[in-house]
Amino acid sequence: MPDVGFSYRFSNAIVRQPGRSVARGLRAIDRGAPDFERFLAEHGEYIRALERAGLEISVLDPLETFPDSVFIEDAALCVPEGIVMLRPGAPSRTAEASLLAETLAGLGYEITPCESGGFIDGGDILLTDSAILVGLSERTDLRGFEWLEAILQGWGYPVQAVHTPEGILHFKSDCCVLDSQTILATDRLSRAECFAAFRVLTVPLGEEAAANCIRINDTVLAPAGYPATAELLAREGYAVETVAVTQPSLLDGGLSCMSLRYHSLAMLSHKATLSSATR
Ligand code: CIR
Repeated sequence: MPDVGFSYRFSNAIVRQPGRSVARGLRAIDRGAPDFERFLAEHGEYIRALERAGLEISVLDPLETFPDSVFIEDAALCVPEGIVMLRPGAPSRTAEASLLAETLAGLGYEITPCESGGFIDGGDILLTDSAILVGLSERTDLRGFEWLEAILQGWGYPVQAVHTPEGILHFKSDCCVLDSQTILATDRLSRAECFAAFRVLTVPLGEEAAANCIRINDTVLAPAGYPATAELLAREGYAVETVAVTQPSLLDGGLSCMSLRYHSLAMLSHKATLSSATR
């Protein structure tokens, strides 16, 4: 595994602008279509919060043919070895990944193509400092998991398949990393006992959507509107900044799924290690 803090120390993020088609994005329950202008404004605030947390942001153009493509995290996984392309499990999203791969390769990123006939969404992959947990879900199947597992194990990562309780879209809808030892999770997920090796802070009942935070360097970005969770995090000593996600949440999206985060130095030093090992 890379160094302590690998799961939350980042220097860069890649985001994709929402297109007007975002109004037609997938949703488990229809609570109305998101408003494009409001979505764009919240997305802009999200980018500014990532910048304040220390990230340099690359903004990709909207993809109108893919209403959910603003949720870029589902199509790729960033690790120091490079960017692994995934295969989103929703039929309307599967082809998103190949377009993203072309764009990222064109920008000079090291890409590992997806060669699985199965499905795997980035929203189901939790990077921690000690292991990579992958939630099997409605979007991630065993075939997709086994393909990713082989790649990541080849790079030396311990990988563990875990169960995503029914009714939860993605594993990470209900949890996030707060530091090397600590996970924030909903009560329903922490009861699934997949976090035995961690200290778990449980999101107060009624604030389940607040489990989808992102720790970035010294800041924890939390969705706005969940005061008990913000208070819990502050009490535990985390520097919390809240970001409104009213429009993404109409499409079951949250903070983690709107960016691909990585550390450019980790990628570079990893390449240096590889090249000196092959010299
Ligand atoms: C979808 O159903 O695919 C999108 N409407 C939401 C994806 C959210 N992604 C995530 O939580 N990783």
